[in-house]
Amino acid sequence: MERTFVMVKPDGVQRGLVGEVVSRLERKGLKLVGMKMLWIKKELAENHYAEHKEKPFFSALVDYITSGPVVAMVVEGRNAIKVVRNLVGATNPAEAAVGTIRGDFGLDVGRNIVHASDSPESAEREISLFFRDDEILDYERADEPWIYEEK
Ligand code: IDP
Ligand code: MG
Repeated sequence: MERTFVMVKPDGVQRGLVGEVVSRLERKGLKLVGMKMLWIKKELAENHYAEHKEKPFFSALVDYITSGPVVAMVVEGRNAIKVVRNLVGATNPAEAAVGTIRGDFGLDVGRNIVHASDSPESAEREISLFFRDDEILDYERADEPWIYEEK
């Protein structure tokens, strides 16, 4: 099993898409093991997006992600990192495939609704930026035998 970090960004919260995003993850069979609402401060935003520090859109990105509350999640499942990236879709919603979250709900790369970790290394880094160990819960979902043929 793999864990990944997923976040409904401020535009997703403001547009009432929290339930839609969570619902898509749940219906896929992925398990929510951590969840919180928070308002990201500048320092955390700069740290979270450190890899983009030199990009021309960096300061706009920090402004965007700190512009309102977000919903942060830890999501668990087999190949969760790749599976969630596929559910989220391409970075630019205008080009994201129909059926993905970004493809179905967005038009602008600067307002793309949701974040998801892109590798095991970034998943580990991002989970630990947003969650303490005791905020991540270990439990069985009742439908697991109907989602996975083998444990
Ligand atoms: P990702 O979210 O699909 O992993 P990244 O390339 O890691 O995409 O970029 C992080 C975030 O920065 C994007 O989700 C988007 O909000 C923003 N971003 C990326 N490229 C651009 C751009 O060209 N203009 C404005 N914002 C961008
Ligand atoms: Mg990224």
